[in-house]
Amino acid sequence: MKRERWQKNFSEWFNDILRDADIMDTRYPVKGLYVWLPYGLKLRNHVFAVIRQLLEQSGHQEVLFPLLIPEDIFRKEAEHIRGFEGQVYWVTHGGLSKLDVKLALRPTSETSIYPMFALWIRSHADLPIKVFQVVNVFRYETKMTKPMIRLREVTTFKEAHTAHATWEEAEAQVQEAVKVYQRFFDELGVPYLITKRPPWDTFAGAVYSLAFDTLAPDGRTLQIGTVHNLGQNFAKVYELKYETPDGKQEYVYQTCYGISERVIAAAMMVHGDDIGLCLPPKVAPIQVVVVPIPFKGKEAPVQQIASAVANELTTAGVRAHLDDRDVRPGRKFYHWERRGVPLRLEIGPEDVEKDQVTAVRRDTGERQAIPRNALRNKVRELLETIDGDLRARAWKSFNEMTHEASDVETAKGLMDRRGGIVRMPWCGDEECGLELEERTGGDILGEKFGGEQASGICPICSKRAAKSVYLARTY
Ligand code: P5A
Ligand code: ZN
Repeated sequence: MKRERWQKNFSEWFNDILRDADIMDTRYPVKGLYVWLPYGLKLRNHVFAVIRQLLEQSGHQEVLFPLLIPEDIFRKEAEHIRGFEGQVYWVTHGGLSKLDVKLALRPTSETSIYPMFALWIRSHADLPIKVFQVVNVFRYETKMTKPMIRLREVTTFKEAHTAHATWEEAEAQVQEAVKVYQRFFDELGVPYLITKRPPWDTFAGAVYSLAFDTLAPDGRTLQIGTVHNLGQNFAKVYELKYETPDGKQEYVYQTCYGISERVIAAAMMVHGDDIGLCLPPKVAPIQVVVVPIPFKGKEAPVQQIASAVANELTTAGVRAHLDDRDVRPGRKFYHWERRGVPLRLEIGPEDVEKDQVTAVRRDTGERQAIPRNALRNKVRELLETIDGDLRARAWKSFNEMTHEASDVETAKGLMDRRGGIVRMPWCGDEECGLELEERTGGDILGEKFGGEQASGICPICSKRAAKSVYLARTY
């Protein structure tokens, strides 16, 4: 597959595909807000069905909280408000009257959910609580806004919130959350690096933050999810107490973790090419498109079989679409290729004669004949193969874009020339970290989640390196 424009002009590629593939209309007259189009919305719903299922399977319950948060409640956790203050939209009026208490449009829902947790939690028997919601949140982002990636209205914010009796249980929950997200990104075939963020990049109000980063085609990283251990920080200000079995009052321990439609952008870009999208079969709105190729005098049987093939697949639970528009087949091919449909089935006179269909893979362009009586099994098998191959290929390029460096110049050079992620030794001191960021022009993603053997010396202070640190130019 050709990937010149995809790589060199990634932003343009992305914006064009949003329009051409009917994903989004980006002309809405408010900055940072966009319109989901039918095909894009279907894609979004399939992607979020995957995470919903994974969360439900691991004991999370879906809830739905209000959008508005009273100012006094919102301001209670000092770090949290310091982190979000500059990003909050405020509702100040109801009709013509000024509100007594301003209302924040949630930028995230800790301060909306936890006061209610305080009402729900009485004793240790009420714990753990594991809930999630999929909602819109508003953030007045000041960096350049970008459809799906940096929004002012995040339309699809999946946030999970938990409360536990002990620190150990909260730690175990962090591990579970990481596993859920790993499975989710694996389903999408989106590669990732999991790091523990440095203190200066920790979520406002958290004890520590973990983040998943993937790579855009231009070599910049994109944070596609975070998991936070909140300790008792919020519990103490929102009075989240429970009675222990021996009658004492204790504060709960909490975690939260979130993803947004940014993961859809990630899936679109890691698998795409110059032709357009190449969607993972699991989330593709249309998995198989059936295109009749009629020849003079043979129109009827071709149309008939094409329609039977599409019906057979639909009945078997495959998302199949028959494209019987009065348009040249070549145009149809391009139309569906650009929209990322993983598999095309062509039915021409020769196929009719031989009682077969011709399958063409979107990812490789490979053609093969499938006997009509093996249709269902073979299509399923091909979709599985495409799914696995997409994932493997994405991981391969991701790994190829992860480099090693032991000094500032090499690290900077790698990021300048090739982009990607650079691993290097670091003493662990904040001062050295910040200087490393400044001199390489990269951002510290953090140290690898789960720990990693360190070697070498810190390129800033020459002390023995306590850890390896990952750096990248980031979105
Ligand atoms: C975790 C869920 C939180 O807000 N509170 C509840 C925690 N974490 S976060 O890192 O700030 O956001 C989680 C993920 O949401 C995506 N995201 C965005 N996507 C699009 N536009 C935005 N403006 C935006 N802000 C955050 C990121 O993927 C982030 O990791
Ligand atoms: Zn150092």
